[in-house]
Amino acid sequence: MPAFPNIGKIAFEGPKSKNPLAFKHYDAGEIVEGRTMAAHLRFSVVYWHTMCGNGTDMFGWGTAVRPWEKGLSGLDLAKARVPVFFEFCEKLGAPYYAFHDRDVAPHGKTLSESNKHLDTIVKLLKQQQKRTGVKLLWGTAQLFAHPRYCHGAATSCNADVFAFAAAQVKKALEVTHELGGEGYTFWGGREGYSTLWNTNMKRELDNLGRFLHMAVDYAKAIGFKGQFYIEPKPKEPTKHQYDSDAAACLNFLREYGLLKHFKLNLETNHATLAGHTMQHDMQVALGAKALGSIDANTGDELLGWDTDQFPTSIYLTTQCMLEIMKMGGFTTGGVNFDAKVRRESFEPEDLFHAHIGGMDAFARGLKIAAAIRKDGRLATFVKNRYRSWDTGLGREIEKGKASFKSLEAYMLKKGETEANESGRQEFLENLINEFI
Ligand code: XLS
Ligand code: NI
Ligand code: NI
Repeated sequence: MPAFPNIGKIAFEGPKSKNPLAFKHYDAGEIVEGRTMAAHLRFSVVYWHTMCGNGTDMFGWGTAVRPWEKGLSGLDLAKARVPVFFEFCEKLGAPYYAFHDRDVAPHGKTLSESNKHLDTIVKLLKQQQKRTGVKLLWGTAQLFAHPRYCHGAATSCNADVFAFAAAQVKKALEVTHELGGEGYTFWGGREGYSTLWNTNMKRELDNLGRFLHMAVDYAKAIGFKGQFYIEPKPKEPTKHQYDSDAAACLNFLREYGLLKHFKLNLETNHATLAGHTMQHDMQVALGAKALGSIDANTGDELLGWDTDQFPTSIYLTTQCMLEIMKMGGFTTGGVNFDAKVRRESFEPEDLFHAHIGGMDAFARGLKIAAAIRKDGRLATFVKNRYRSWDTGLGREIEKGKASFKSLEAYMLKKGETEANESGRQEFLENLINEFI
């Protein structure tokens, strides 16, 4: 029995369609800059929010109506969710998904019982992947919900907890490999602190470095060739997370000799919580050739926490796609909707509206970014702005042929700099609006 009996395969009907359960802009096979929209965007649905999110918040119970759960719990519930999830991905036409070990399968009383539960579900996931062709973008281990992780996992003060987390990641890597996952993500759920009075920061960071090296070694041992990612987030749940933003993650990876093994999985709402724009963090990652994948969502301008809303701003998606196209497109990464419906949007159908909106917003962002690139005025403006570095003095400096002494001599002779030119911010903002 289908879980969404009144919803069929979501079709592309074009911008004039008034059908809310159709794509207006995402046409998977449409070619943009030489490749299909599907290949540019590599959409991915997350298991945790989509199947496990029930609308609970600090003040209230879950609101979500999920008929397929019909009083089930534990492993039975986990089993019931699998076909529903794949029916959803299939109807939506999303080619990828992502999961944590403990979203797909429940905690057991012991590690080995948890592993057994996971094996049971992984078998079902594998069958469904085969049936639908939906692939695994990345897997991850949930190292933050269970009370044992209250002081952190790899950064815990308790060495046993480090060991448990290692065992959990080992298993999560095995199943990610088994399912053909193209990546594996570390989000430092509780890797941070609530107070420095009880914290040895250096020791915790050294241990996190050790932990990630063990993961790299184990991936090699089992032949897992997927891309490792770190997902930055500045706060929540802890007041300071060690992987606070793209720059902090890159510094950490460099310091511990991990940069060649990791890229970043950037999430919009995390970048904004860090006081940056998504575009900023993407450029930081791009500069280090470490932009891997994105968790596509958005925060609320007026709320200071990780609201994980579906992205609908065309400015945001245009900026994201401009950066992704600048790097030549995703390789292992994708547009992963780490986003959830509001607790007021409690019907199953809302899951479709949310994802359709996000996919259409990204499709528009893709088309707009392609148009901006084709037009060329933006790129030409920026190139021209830096032209003093292309010849003469600028070129000498960039070639490493200048020193303070030579520059002083140059300036003493010249007396004053060439005149500056306007940055033309407003002109450029208007230019972007021509396309939106
Ligand atoms: C939480 C994170 C999390 C990661 C995966 O804020 O976004 O969902 O993406 O652990
Ligand atoms: Ni998040
Ligand atoms: Ni995320």
